Amino acid sequence: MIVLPDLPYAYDALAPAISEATMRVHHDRHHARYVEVTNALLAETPSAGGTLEEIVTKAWLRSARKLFNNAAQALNHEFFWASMTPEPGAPSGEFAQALERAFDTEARSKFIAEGLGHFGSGWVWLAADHGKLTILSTHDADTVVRMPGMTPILVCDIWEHAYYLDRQNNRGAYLEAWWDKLANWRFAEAQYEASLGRGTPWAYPAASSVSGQAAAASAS
Ligand code: MN3
Repeated sequence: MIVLPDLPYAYDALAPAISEATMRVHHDRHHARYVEVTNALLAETPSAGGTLEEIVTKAWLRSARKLFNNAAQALNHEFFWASMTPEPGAPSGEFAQALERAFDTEARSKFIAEGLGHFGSGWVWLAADHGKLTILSTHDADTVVRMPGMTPILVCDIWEHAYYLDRQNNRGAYLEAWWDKLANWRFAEAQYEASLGRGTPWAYPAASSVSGQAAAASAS
């Protein structure tokens, strides 16, 4: 059983980069639906259970496509909410140096180009691959969480439902606003530290750690 945690900020906190209307549909309908379908599939196959990270990796390895797609989408969305903040700041310290080492001054342009060049639905990631920062995109529900040696640092959702209400087909404007106004650099730094073995990486919230409406709804 996995839960749908509440957003870590108000629905309108990311406006105007992402509108309240988009956040409501995206969290309360899209993310919620992935959680609902994942739980329905887990009820049929209890041996597929565990933490959501374990569910995703096991489903990938045994090619359980429907479970993988829904579980990975639930995971990717929660990581996406954590990847954004109304108070983004800027990369600093050792992490800023690692960004520069990996991309010189081109991290922003590479990330945006990766998102623009990605055909169809998916996700653009900043990730640590065995300690080295890298930018990549994945198709549909695919996730770096299932890739050995990879730690996700930040992710941007490039499914059309993430930006279509606000920007129609202008994915480039969405990616630029995302990087410039929303990317959560304090979170990225913590994930980078964790990729080096210092501290614990982000994990999908367990049912017991979530309170309030979301937990109540998913328990019913
Ligand atoms: Mn989405």
